[in-house]
Amino acid sequence: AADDSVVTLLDYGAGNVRSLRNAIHFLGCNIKDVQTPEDILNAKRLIFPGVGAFAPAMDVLNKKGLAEALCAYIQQDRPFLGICLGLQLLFESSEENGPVKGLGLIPGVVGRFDSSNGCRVPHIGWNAIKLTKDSEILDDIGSSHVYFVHSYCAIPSDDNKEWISSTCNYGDDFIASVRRGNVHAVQFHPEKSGEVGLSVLRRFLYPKSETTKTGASPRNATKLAKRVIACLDVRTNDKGDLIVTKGDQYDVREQTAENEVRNLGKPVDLAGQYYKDGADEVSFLNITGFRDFPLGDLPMLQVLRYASENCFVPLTVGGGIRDFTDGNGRHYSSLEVASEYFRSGADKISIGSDAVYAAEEYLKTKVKTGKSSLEQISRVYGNQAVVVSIDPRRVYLRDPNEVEFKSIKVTNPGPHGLEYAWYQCTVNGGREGRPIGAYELAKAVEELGAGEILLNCIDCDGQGKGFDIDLIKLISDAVSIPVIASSGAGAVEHFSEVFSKTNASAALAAGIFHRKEVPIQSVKEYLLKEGIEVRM
Ligand code: 1PR
Repeated sequence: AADDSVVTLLDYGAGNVRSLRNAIHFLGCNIKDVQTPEDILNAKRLIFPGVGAFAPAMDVLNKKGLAEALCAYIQQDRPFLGICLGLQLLFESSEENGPVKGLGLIPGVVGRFDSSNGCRVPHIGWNAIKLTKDSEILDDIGSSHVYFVHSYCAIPSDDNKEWISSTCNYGDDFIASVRRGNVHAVQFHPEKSGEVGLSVLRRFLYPKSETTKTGASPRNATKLAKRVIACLDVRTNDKGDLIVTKGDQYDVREQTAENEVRNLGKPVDLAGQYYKDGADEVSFLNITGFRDFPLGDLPMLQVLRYASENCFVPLTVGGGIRDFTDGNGRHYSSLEVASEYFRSGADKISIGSDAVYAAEEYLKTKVKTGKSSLEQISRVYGNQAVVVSIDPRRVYLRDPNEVEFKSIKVTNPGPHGLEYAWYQCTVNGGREGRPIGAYELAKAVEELGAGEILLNCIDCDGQGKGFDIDLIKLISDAVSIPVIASSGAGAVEHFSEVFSKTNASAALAAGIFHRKEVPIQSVKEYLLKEGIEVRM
């Protein structure tokens, strides 16, 4: 039986496969990595998690002779599970930087989502799927949501319909999973889809085992769910311990004689707790990353490694992603920093200060150099893996034409009845204001390759009075990538307000969750009651 617990993994080293490894271990299996084509041919059970872009993945498979072995293995109807790009590569070709030829086992093309029909691209988040035939590994899913993150998808057609086991709708219908005999592939990420995702993996790993149906009965596919994200601002305190802290308008020190850094708990414990409580995602922000180089700050990498062992939802990490030269003159590129974060279990990285400099430069020169951290990381890992974190501060104006930046009439006038404001971007944890507005920054970083925006607001941070609706509306209407609303949540009503009044795709909160004022589950129940789709 020992042999039955070994699953062969085809990891060609292009991104975060740590979470999948963790999920496989969590379910009691051991992993054998594919080194040669023979390893594929000798596998009892093979999992192929595609990561990165279509063309480089095909290149690696062809160069190492793995493509041929994969085709043979699948044609022999042996147990196979493809994930995400691991589904797409089975098709004839992809339009991603192409056309590029795929493995050609399933008729059809992989195309890009059309953002002109009002859907934000990348498709990031939780959707329910519609089962179209018995799919065995999906038997527990029912109406549960599963996690997707992709800009390209395989399109259903008459030629491939016998393969399709479920579809999902995001503007148009696309293929959520395929199945023929023992061959399965899913577009979503079971290793990031919480309990339901683990049950998909379990059914693949232990096909004969009796599993209980956990999901509710199937229903038609629904809309993309709004996400609720828990955020951990992490730094070392004055004693040198890594802690979760929380600021008031970014000031994280207690108003006491000692003036110590506010301590709200341990990062790994809290992340595990929020996963259990139903967070759709967990973000870690290394808030002193602008001065402490993250690769010198190994505890943060350690936090990610441990957190990803027990959190089977997406993890984002930010802070200190930039080029860096250490005291010995050794140069580290931002790409190396990001790669280390991905290897340690991050699904997305988030760039703050460095994205502001890149956007300023781009707006000045109108030239995309391809050299900024944002451009480099999104080229290698895909834009769905790159978040830009914006830290704006409201600046009131008497006259909207006083500044060259986009200004708006605010709902609540500021001091002296000033009715207009612009949102000035800052760097270094809010310490320095820059000559660029949040609106200009958001549009520029979208063009430079950001896949999502984390929109904070220094004025609202830690105040518990609600999100800055004016700001979130302004930015979520300006871009077609998803926007995460952040800063100011103090009650369940604030979440429904931000989702009903703006086009935000997700809402993030920190203080209310850390202080246990409002459980994540209550937020979700309230949203559901208000008719807003969420993952329960
Ligand atoms: O500039 O690339 O090194 O990234 C630094 C990252 O650290 C940025 O994402 C920046 O937002 C973050 N950061 C820096 N300083 C602070 C600070 O608080 N002193 N935290 C900080 C940002 C804001 C949110 C917070 C929400 C929700 N924290 O993440 O969690 O405002 O809070 P609330 O629900 O309690 O209101 P780089």
